[in-house]
Amino acid sequence: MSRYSIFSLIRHARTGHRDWPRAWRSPEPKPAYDVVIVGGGGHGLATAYYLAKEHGIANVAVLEKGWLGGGNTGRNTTVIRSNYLWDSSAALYEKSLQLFEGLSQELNFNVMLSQRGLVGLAHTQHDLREIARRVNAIRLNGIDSELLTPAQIKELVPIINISPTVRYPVIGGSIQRRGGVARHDAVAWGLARGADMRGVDIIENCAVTGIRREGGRVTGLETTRGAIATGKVGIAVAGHSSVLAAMAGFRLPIESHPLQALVSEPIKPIIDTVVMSGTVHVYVSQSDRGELVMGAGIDVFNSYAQRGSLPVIESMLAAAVELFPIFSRLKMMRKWGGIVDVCPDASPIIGLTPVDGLYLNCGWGTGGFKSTPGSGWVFAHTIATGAPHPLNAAFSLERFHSGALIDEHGAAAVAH
Ligand code: FAD
Ligand code: PYC
Repeated sequence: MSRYSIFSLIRHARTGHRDWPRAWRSPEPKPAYDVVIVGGGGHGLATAYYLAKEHGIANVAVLEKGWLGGGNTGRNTTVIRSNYLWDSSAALYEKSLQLFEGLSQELNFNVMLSQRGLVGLAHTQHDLREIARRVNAIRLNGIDSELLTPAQIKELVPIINISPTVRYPVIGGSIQRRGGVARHDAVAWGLARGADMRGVDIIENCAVTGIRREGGRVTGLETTRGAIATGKVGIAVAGHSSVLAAMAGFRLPIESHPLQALVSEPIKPIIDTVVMSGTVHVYVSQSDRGELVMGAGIDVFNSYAQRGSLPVIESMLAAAVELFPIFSRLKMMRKWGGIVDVCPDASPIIGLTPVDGLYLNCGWGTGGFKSTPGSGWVFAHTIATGAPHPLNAAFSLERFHSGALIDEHGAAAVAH
């Protein structure tokens, strides 16, 4: 750890920051590993980190076809919260939020967690009832959540328009005060550095092209950098989960959709909470640089193209300007898209697959950044022990046969 102490910061400042060591090594792939994780996003990196830290399994490779965090981890809008409806979801997302609360300390890497509060808006009686039901369920699970009146929302978010005569009147809402944002790149980089320090090989520019099996068991992977033998593989490739499952000979109930986000020019601080409206498909927070970070619901078509269509952004901005009239004079600077892995019940799949030794972590849809550490924590347990942890037992692939679905469309908030 001493490489990253305050003294090294001062030393590097004195030399013009030209001789920083790499935060993680760039090793050649070895011919064999105990465990290989496919996907160098936050979930794959967190899994490798906790495999090494919690289970003492460090002969692990993380294979990433591009660069670390170049998928949804580096494209998301960084909202974190644990305000989900069902007990199993509440427990999993709350575990993740608690891990987030200690993550900078644990990794000795500032993930810039800002628990500025997460406000959800209701525009119809149906919204309000759904939000009230969820606030009660969340509180019964011992997680913080409060109902808000329009006047309380106005007090928290002075720039919001609460006129009753607009197209989408704000008739109430909720707040999770421990919700907020964290810096997405920092989460990936901190986990990568933590895993690397414990001996994990992080291998970028290495795409998995085939999954070797014998007698129903995984035996290795084919990659663009050669074959790798292993008895355990964890897949965490978000929007490409169906592609990897096809390589292993089974199908997933996943649809891959573009999800777009955009940022404005930087301005002075005008909003110090996160505001989300599932009904009008808009959410906004202000970044440390002053940009307004906004996003929409998914584009309804399926795609792997990492970009979406203009009409979705146009209708989202129309609603945003009505809710926040002050935005009408802002210039939007950039927009981008990621491919999200959507399950029919808007809940993830974390567990075993029909192939022995092959484990799956996917289906986080529009909302998996908040679960990065929790997901890695339970997935590492599942891979290390060969059985799910109680926190992810309900999130099995098998639930699509048994019918024990976990419908979180309301809590997902971002339409999908
Ligand atoms: P990724 O970060 O996508 O990592 C998967 C990696 O697998 C990629 O880097 C990819 O290159 C790699 N890969 C794919 N195929 C292969 C292969 N064959 N071989 C090797 N590597 C491969 N969630 C929230 O909680 N809050 C938000 O505010 C939020 N906002 C979002 C906004 C947008 C615009 C988007 C797109 C998503 C948002 N999400 C949000 C969702 C969140 O980003 C994802 O659920 C989460 O980042 C998924 O992490 P991951 O590690 O599973 O996937
Ligand atoms: O899941 O909280 C979320 C979220 C916010 C923006 C996109 N997803």
